[in-house]
This record gives sequence, C-alpha cells and structure tokens, in this order.
Amino acid sequence: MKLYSYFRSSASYRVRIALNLKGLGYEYQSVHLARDGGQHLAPAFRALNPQALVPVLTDGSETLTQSLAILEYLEETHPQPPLLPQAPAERARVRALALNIACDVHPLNNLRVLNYLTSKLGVNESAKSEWYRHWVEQGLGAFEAGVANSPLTGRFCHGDTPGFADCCLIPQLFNARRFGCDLSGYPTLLAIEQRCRDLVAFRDAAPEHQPDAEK
Ligand SMILES: N[C@@H](CCC(=O)N[C@@H](CS)C(=O)NCC(=O)O)C(=O)O
Repeated sequence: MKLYSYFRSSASYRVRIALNLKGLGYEYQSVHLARDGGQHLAPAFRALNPQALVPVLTDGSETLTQSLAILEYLEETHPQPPLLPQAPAERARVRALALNIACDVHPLNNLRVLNYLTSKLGVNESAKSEWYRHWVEQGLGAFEAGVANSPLTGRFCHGDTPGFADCCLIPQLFNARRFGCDLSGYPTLLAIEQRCRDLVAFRDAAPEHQPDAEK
C-alpha cells in the first residue's frame, strides 16, 4: 500500500494511526501542501484525487480517498485488530464520535477554508484564529461530554482498545494545539490522548515522526 500524506495533515494522521494499529506496512509518499504552490493542486495528484486533498491510499490497483472511507476499507479488508466494536449501537457511537471531528470540526478549519477566509473574504489573522478556536471548542466540548458521561468509555474513547474515534481525536488535538486552543476544559480527552501516546502505533503516526516532518 502507498499513502499519499503530509506530515501535518490530520486526515492523513488518522489513516497512519489505523494502518499502524492494524500492523500494515505502507510506502509513504509526501504531498507537500505548501511547497510548489501546493503539490496537492498539481494535475498529477488531481488525477489520483479530483478533490485535491490528502490522504490518498492506493492498495494494488485500488485508489481510495476520504480518510473515514479508508478506515472503513481497512476494517473490512483487515478486520484484526478491530477498530469498531461489534454491537450495532456501539459501532454507531464510535462512528458518531469520529464524524464529530471529521464532518463537523475539521472541514470548517481546513487549509483551503482558512485560505479562503483570509484571501477572498479579507478576514484578518486574529479573526481567523477566533474562527478556528470557535469550531474546535464546539466540537471538542461535545466530544468531551460524550465520552466523560458514558459508561462505554474506557481507557480509550470506546472501551479499552483504540478505534476509529481515537484515530480522529488525536490528530484533532494536535491541530488544536497548533492553533493555540486551550485544551484544559477537556480532561477526559487529554487522559485518552496520554494513553494513546503510550502506544507505538500512535507515536509512529505522529507528525514529527514522518519522513517529511519539518520543525
Ligand atoms: N474529508 C477529507 C478531508 C481531507 C482534507 O481536507 N485534507 C487536508 C489536509 S488535513 C487537505 O488536503 N487540505 C488541502 C487544502 O485544504 O487545500 C478526509 O477525511 O480525507
């Protein structure tokens, strides 16, 4: 398998975690989102993903896009260890936590959205950061409430093994720190993050450990 990724891309980070948790080796292909005017915008990359977004995972002749679709693909093709629980309602809970981040927080704060705010709508840096923090607070606040008050939460977002929700949460916490968000109001999330950090699958997937990492 080959993963088209960028070290700071949180959507790519989700897939890196899942690949590592499942013990799947892959080739890392860096797609620099800032260099050369954005390597993801080049025709060669658009041919792989017309959305011009990372990650892209190729598996033999298959080309897969959208991080959560990729996670589902990996779960179906490599069921062990499972990243979703068995019971339908529990699977729905884990997917809902993952979608909180992937559908309701990340798209509002993605690079192209932030660039549009500043370059097309004339939003200044301070207002851009305020926008960023607002959506992070909305999403992480609900995430914290969802895990802190549920008996289904264990050492990780769901039970005692990591899954889809952790794959999405950890990269979002990384993003939030980059933009100076105050995370002190999310003690349950920080405790889960600490347990994830203790796992080599999460450590190896971290931005600073990628071949294209920069300071
Ligand atoms: N929903 C997509 C989001 C992918 C995405 O937005 N990737 C970002 C990096 S995290 C990207 O390529 N951004 C480029 C841009 O915004 O121009 C997924 O989950 O894969």
